[in-house]
Amino acid sequence: MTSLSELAAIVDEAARTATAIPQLTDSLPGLSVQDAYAIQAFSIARRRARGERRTGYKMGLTSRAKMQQVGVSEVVWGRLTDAMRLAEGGELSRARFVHPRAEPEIAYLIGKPLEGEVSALEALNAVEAVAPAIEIIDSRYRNFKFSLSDVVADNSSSSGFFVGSWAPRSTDVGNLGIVMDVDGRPVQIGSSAAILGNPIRSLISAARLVTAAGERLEPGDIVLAGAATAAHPLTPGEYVRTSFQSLGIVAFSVAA
Ligand code: 0L1
Ligand code: MG
Repeated sequence: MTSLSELAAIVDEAARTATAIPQLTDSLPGLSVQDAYAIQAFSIARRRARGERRTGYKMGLTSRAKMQQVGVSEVVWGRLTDAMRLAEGGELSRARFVHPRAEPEIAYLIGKPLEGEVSALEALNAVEAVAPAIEIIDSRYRNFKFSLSDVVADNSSSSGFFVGSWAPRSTDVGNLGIVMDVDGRPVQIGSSAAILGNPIRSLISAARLVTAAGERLEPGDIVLAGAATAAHPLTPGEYVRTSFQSLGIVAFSVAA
């Protein structure tokens, strides 16, 4: 029988080499979500052993539309490392990914430790700053097809992220208009309210779920709150620019 750390090596190697793999549940249909989080933790430990540093967390499936798409009613989470951060305004190399997609998100910078069950006020008080962001999701599974356990084991599809300029934590990010355009053509339009009604709810969930896994949100962590729109599949040559009402712009080019 394949161990959880051996399964972690499979997803880690797929991410490292940008190679599509079959779903883990094809051969292990009973793989639980709990074991999938253990696989995720083992795979991130492999990255840390290669020198990558902890940078924070990503929340996923935070909109009703995405929950329905995967057939679940609970958000998922993953871990961010410094190697996943891409330079805002810079280039994303398409060749480093299997089938990358971009989605507009709100980023929180944590200023004080945050753990367990917290209120919206407690969560806000732990925030140092907020910023517009884009997450690059890239399922390592063939055809971007997976079950809940598969996607959790695969770091909840997280593979990169861009963060724009930080704004004071007092900035209201509860219902901001967001437009993603590609080469000047709008491809996604939405609102930050699509993130669980208000992205602060996503931060509250992050504190609860991360604590349940024996970790906590630490000062300096970045938390990506989840997508405000559907994700846009990336093609070399594209210039992707996302405007967040009153918060700023995040942009990048897609190289081959
Ligand atoms: O960040 C997300 O909401 C993605 C979570 C995993 C599902 C997907 O890859 O679309
Ligand atoms: Mg996302």
